[in-house]
Amino acid sequence: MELMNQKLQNAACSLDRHGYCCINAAIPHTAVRELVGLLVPLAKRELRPPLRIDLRHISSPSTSPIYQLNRPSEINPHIKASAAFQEIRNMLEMMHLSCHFVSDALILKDGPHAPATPWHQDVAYDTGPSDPRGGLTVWVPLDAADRVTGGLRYLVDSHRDGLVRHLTAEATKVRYIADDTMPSSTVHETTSRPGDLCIHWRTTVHGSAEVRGSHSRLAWSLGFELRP
Ligand SMILES: O=C(O)CCC(=O)C(=O)O
Repeated sequence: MELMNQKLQNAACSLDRHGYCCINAAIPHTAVRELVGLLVPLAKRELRPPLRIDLRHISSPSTSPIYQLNRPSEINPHIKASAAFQEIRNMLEMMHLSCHFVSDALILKDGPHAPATPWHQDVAYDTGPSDPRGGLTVWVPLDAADRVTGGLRYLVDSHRDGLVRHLTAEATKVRYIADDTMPSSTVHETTSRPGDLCIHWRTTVHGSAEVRGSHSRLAWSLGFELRP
């Protein structure tokens, strides 16, 4: 318990300072297993092929698309009752982040060679007035994710400068920051595995690495709005 408190304090500091944090072994094994049991069958059933996000025209040439399923927790209400979901909420509270859950998505990168998720801010997808920090995203890997298997990558300190200009890919409505308007800062490539969490402000510029082998990488992304 002490160790977890310390981890969460460090995570809150990193989030405040750099715009993101990663917490390893944040969710206990039993809760991860329950989550995998809920999300993997849903991904298998729903993801191929209806919500195919073809990024091939804005990313490096690749042979596989990325698939996204919006609002899985509305399709299966057990997801919100899961121990992992409760753990995530408790952790946000312990980090003194007063917020409420808004929506979620399942993202599958299916190798070989699924493209990089382009640099973007989640706030570019939000509508309506929001906190200047733009709320929070909690990203939950359900497979190991690193620079070869589609790990999340962050532009350090990028939450400070507000909304950057985004372009929209016509066919898919995917929003992305073009190379020539990309803010300059250090890139941090994360390495994570099931049980870990990455948390970022919705103003933090981020993307994810391409999949270089024939792996598939599933992640669950949860959006939270800050309470005034
Ligand atoms: O999983 C990915 O490739 C990207 C996830 C992402 O951008 C997000 O959850 O905000």
